[in-house]
Amino acid sequence: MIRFVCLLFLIAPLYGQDRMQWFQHDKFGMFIHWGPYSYLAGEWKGQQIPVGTEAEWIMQRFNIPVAEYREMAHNLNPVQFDAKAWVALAKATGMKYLVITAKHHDGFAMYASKVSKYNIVDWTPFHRDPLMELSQECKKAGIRFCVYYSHREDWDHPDGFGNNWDYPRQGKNFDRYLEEKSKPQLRELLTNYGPLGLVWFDRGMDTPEHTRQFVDLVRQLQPQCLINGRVGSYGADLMGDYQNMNDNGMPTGGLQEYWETPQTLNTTWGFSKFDQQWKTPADVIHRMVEIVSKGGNYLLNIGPMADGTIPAASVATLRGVGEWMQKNSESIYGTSASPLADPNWGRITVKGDALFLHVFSWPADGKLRIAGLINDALEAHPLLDSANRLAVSKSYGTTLISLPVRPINSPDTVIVLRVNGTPKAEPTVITQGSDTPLLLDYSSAVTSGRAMKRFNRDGGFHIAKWMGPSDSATWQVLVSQAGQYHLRIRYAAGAESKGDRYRISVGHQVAEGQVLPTGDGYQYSTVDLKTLVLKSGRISVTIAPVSQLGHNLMFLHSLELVPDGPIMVE
Ligand code: FHN
Repeated sequence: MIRFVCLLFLIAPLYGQDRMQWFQHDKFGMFIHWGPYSYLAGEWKGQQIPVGTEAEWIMQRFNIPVAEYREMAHNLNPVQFDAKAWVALAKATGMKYLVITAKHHDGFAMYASKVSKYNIVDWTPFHRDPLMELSQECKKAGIRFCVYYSHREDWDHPDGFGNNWDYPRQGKNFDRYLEEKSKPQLRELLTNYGPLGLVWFDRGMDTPEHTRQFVDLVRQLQPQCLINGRVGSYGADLMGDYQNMNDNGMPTGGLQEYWETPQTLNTTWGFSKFDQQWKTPADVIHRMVEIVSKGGNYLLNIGPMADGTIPAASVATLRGVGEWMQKNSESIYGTSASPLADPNWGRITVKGDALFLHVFSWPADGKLRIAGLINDALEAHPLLDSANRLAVSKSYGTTLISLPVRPINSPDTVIVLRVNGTPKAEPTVITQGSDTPLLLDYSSAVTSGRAMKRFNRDGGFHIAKWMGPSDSATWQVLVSQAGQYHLRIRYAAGAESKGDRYRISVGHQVAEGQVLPTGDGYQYSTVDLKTLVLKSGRISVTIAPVSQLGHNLMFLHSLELVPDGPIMVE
């Protein structure tokens, strides 16, 4: 028995990794927001949802009474819905997974639910189950079928979260909603639609206890199914398998965890007849490459109309993306983040010993410059013209490639650069402006041991998961002027970290501090630690816990070296 438990303990993390493999490889998914709000299309009794805001929130924005919204929902009749065509569009665009709203915040189920008659099969003249049809078509097409489920927010159920215009907040029994509707519906989705790639929860639970119930249900019924980070509270540690950036969020890079960013094609998730602010294929391709170059996944939304038609502008954009993907997807699937700083001509993705150089703007002098690459270049060619070997040279640490006269595949020509071994970058050196402190944050840190650069789930980033002296973060800093500097630390910490000691070495000098809890969530506060006298020149700065801890030391936002007086930068 003990052996068995030990074995489980050993393989558990591996199992989690294994579960993530497809997600890490596939990179690009289709998000679909579709429900009774699509019928309203951004308008209720002459009032309009302004362009730039979310049309699927119409029930809440205009406080539509449940009885009236329910009446309206009888009109949903998507006679043009064609699961095969939707899945074919996702596939032709290069998308590898599809996530559809099984139930959004309005509480209406877009599938055959026995839990509540308020679903597309029982409540509308359509009487078909679109999720069943989509799951079957996805299976045939090799696309992973996934569901979005609004587990906390439900404006239809008297005890659900969010509807305080029909159901006053006082007197709600949230657990009753969870037991009567949310968990039973999730159980249906996990039971009736074959293996799900992932469940995409939204507007997470407020407590870890409630979050745990949803995580456990998914693990129990489909252990391989992924859970997105929004299953839990935004201000608390991750309880799902991966992080979601904020809606339409574009992170600055450097994260050491799995993540995905959900983004819109215009400015709303659900269909709005008013919103014509469509992204072009070039916008989408550049965003995708940007996200993938930083190690993330791109979940791109479409908002079909109530009759099941996908807006023509969305189809046109996706077709444009698909044309590019058909030729260039090798530079997207299975790649990982670039270790190099963002170049001004485009972005870089990496696979094995290959760098894919995505050239968005063609250099006027025909020379592509790659700064900070340690490896030696072996050869370079356009992805679409492998016989065309391009001249490569290196000068003062910058790798130079002579490009063909003009781009081969606008809006992103990919050049393959093979190097000796896994691409590695020179460490970033933090330099100093005339009146700014030296800021040492996650973006330029090199972590070791268990210390990780993470999204803080509130829109910011920090370093966490350090539990012992070998879990550290290090920065390279160029001090321009000798003098006195105040060392400051900015972090958030929970009660369990109270009194934990950390050590910071700044060149040969050492400062120590003790963690003071900062309250719930990620409320960073700044502490002045010590005044140091620094010589000019390059130094390294390292922070780590002093001893072994049974928990995370802190959520480190940054260290600062603040000059005592003005600096003369040469
Ligand atoms: O409130 C929702 C919104 O309607 C939409 O579903 C997005 C998609 O990421 N999520 C929520 C807001 O973050």
